[in-house]
Amino acid sequence: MSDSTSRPDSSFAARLAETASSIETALANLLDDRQRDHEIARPARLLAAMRHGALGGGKRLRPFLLTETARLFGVSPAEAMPAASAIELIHCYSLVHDDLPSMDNDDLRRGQPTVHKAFDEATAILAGDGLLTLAFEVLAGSAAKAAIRADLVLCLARASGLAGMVGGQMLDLDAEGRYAEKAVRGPTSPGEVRRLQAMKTGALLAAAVEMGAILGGASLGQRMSLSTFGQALGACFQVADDVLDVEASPDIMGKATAKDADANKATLVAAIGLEAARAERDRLATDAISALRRFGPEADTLRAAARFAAERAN
Ligand code: GRG
Repeated sequence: MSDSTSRPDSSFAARLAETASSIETALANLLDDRQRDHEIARPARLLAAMRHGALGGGKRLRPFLLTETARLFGVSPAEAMPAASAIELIHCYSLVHDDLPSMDNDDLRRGQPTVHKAFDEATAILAGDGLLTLAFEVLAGSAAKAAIRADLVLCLARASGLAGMVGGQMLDLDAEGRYAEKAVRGPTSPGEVRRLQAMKTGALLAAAVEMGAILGGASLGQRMSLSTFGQALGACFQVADDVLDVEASPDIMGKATAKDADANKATLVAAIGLEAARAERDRLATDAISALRRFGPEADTLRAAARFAAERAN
């Protein structure tokens, strides 16, 4: 994975850290205990659970992708912040719900007890719901022009819902054999795994890039190239996750690993084997970088993000 036009990855790491710090501040402000004018009350337990699910951890990769894509078009990180916060809130909600006993039943997330462990299951469900709805409140209330706001809301809703992340999660549960024995429904084919992963994980990562393009007023051609980039990066990120589940330690991941095979998960490693999955991950990173051909060195940070998606350790 090398690209002759790329800057050293230290600039990527610095930009990622910068975004992570700004997002932490923005989310902490949104979730502080100050009651807003339009609100009757901020229930303390719910607010604490939402803060637990959203603050103090995470790579903040989706806000980073959004901010860096918007930056290509001269949009400042400050202008991109409401949309970047919204997509991270959606991501955090999905993790809170994904960890629930009825879903993945995880005790640890980002090195901390999961929300249902730190609080209780009903509170965790409501905290996820609260983060999801806050995302759209933030996006709809942002200062962007009305047409851009509407486009952003549409993009985020599509990526998050029925034919995006939520739909992908449903296909994932089905592929585990929860609703029909694997023996009856048959093994999940590589094509089915790729489709469910494109929905479950890829759609939101691709939406981060697309929302940056919307904020920047990208042309149709630019938007198509960026969409190809986002989809390849999203797929690469998920295959890397499948590989890490086999290869990484829980300490580094901040969550349990080696769970996929035991849980009968439909992963690309299970479908095509570890070596082929590694090769697909690297090919997807190369495809993502190739999709940025029309952009100059200003897109180097996005190129580095594609390499990071493939090479990440957690
Ligand atoms: C429950 C509606 C609902 C959806 C869940 C996102 C998701 C769908 C499930 C997560 C399952 C999972 C671990 C997928 C692997 C890829 C992934 C999304 C990893 C977590 O994202 P990171 O690595 O997390 O960006 P951090 O903690 O860095 O924010």
